[in-house]
Amino acid sequence: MTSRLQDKWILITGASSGFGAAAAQAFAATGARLLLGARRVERLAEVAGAARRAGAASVHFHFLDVSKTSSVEAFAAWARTTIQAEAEPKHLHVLVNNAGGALGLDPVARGLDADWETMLQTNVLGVLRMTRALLPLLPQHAGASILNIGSYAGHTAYEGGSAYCAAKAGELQVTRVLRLELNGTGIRVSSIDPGLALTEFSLVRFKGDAARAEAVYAGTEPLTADDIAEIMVWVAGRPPHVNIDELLVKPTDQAATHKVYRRT
Ligand code: NDP
Ligand code: 8X3
Repeated sequence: MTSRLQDKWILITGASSGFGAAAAQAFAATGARLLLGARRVERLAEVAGAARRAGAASVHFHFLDVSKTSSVEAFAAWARTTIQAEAEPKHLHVLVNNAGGALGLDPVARGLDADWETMLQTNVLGVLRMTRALLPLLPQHAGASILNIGSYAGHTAYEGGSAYCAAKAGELQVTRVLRLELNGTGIRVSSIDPGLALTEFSLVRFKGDAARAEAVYAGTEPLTADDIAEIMVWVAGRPPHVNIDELLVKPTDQAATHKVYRRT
């Protein structure tokens, strides 16, 4: 059976690692066409090569910094030109707003402005900027999707998580606002909100401290990037009249932020 996503254009931000890189492979396997963005272009080249081997109909990548309006606008212009240069369909089918992450786990009393600003810039303003810039490429009819990657942290507070929890709660509200604003256009808007998942997330959060990052996952079985990528493809591949609004996905070992089962 032909996938609903065959030959469709899928744009993924933060495609250089973790969920975004895994999503590139998962969408590639459906025969979709891919537009990939992130700051580490050399990593994007590797992801693109793997996606071509996995069956993508077409793969293109370009530098993207979602924290800068000028970069987002340059990326959107590149995306438009790239889509126009190929055969039908000449529009975007799925926008995956995945780029983001956390910086630090400091209590508010010791928080750093630079970390807070980066988290809000990428996880909230990045989603707003990307959506504003790419909406003109999404068709105003049934079947198109915006998939925003939120977090369990947007649903629950934890110590040290202030700006990240605020940012992901912000992402969830942006998703809800977009669903209202786009009602009637046929464009679906979803938030996929994972819990503990093994990617480069903790390495980035702890600024390269590998031992501290590994300790987050010690003795427990986290989600994998492939788990979330599979869900993205499933959400985007539902029939046009079905919208998966919000999906909270946690590892079985994670009953709550502070209740994670660890094998000794
Ligand atoms: P990774 O660190 O593996 O991936 C993060 C991706 O975001 C990278 O591709 C990175 O690319 C990109 N990125 C970060 N900042 C920017 C920026 N300013 N502009 C463009 N791209 C950027 O972590 P994950 O895959 O886990 O994270 C993906 C998303 O999932 C994030 O939004 C994160 O908050 C969220 N999440 C993660 C969870 C987890 O436990 N892993 C759980 C819940 C949500 P580059 O550095 O090359 O620009
Ligand atoms: C990442 C999940 O719970 O570590 O978004 O904040 S958590």
